Amino acid sequence: MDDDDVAVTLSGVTSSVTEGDQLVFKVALDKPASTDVSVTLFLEDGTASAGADYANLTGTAALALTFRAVLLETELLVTIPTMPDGLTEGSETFNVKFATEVTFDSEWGQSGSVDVSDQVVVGTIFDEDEAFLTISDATASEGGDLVFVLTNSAPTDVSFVVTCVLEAGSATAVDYSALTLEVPFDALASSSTLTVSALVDDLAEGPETFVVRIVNTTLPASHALSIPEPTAVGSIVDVDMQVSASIASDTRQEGDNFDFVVSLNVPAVVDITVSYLLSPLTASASDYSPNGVNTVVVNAGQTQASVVVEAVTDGLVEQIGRSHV
Ligand SMILES: [Ca+2]
Ligand SMILES: [Ca+2]
Ligand SMILES: [Ca+2]
Ligand SMILES: [Ca+2]
Repeated sequence: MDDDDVAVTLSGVTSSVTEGDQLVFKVALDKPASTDVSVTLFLEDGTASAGADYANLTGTAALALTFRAVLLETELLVTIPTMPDGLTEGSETFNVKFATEVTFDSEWGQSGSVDVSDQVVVGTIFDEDEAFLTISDATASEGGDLVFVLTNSAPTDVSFVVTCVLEAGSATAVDYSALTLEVPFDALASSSTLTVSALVDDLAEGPETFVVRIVNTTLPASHALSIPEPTAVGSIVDVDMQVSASIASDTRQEGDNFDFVVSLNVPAVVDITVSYLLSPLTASASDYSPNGVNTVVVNAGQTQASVVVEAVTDGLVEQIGRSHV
């Protein structure tokens, strides 16, 4: 390069912006040229992609610059819009380079060229998106599945896994089970599910609850992720809730004691008080004792209790009333 040669440099004016803003690059000559000098840039994808993360200007006049000698131009700017995309992704980059060597005519009418192939400026796009991960409550009957829906407000450009734990409430580990507590999120996915089975136990116990807690994700730290409320409630509906009682007939000799067996269809987790009424058929109230409304308790975990009635005479048939506690 002799004194007449033109030095050409490429630099960033605003080479790092948040997505949606504009990047600005500058091409400069060290001195005005004697004839027009044409320069063409090109944009090379890195982690950022043309058309998705920044404007695809390839083949457009925006990248073809001409320094007009008559105006003594020595600086030209190129503006490259970046694009918001709603994706949580971390910072992305692309390269700005010269498409070809730069040619010019010297003051003496001789053509020259400048090798600019080693000049590269990196454009950086900062991500403006932040993923908010939430988890819904779920309900199922014993024998069914609770399906917890995890939702990501701003899907990610990479797949990741969310790890949950189950915390006992009134329901404990004997009441539920999960094949896995690792919830996969595909890239671009806005939701995924965690399935927990509600176990059958033949116990009448009422509704029970437990907690699902998000404890970890494998999303890279470069990606902004918030989990403002990491827990959800799982509710198990008891299918054994309908406790019903029945009583068996009994026949005794006079002077003997009747032993009516009161049975529950399922054992309960609490004591069940059953009220019953002795009412006369062929026997009169004076034939047995006691009479009137009485109660008997079937203990928690048990299914039977006895009602003992003294047979003053024969022919007693009972009727039964029920109550649940
Ligand atoms: Ca992007
Ligand atoms: Ca983004
Ligand atoms: Ca249970
Ligand atoms: Ca049950």
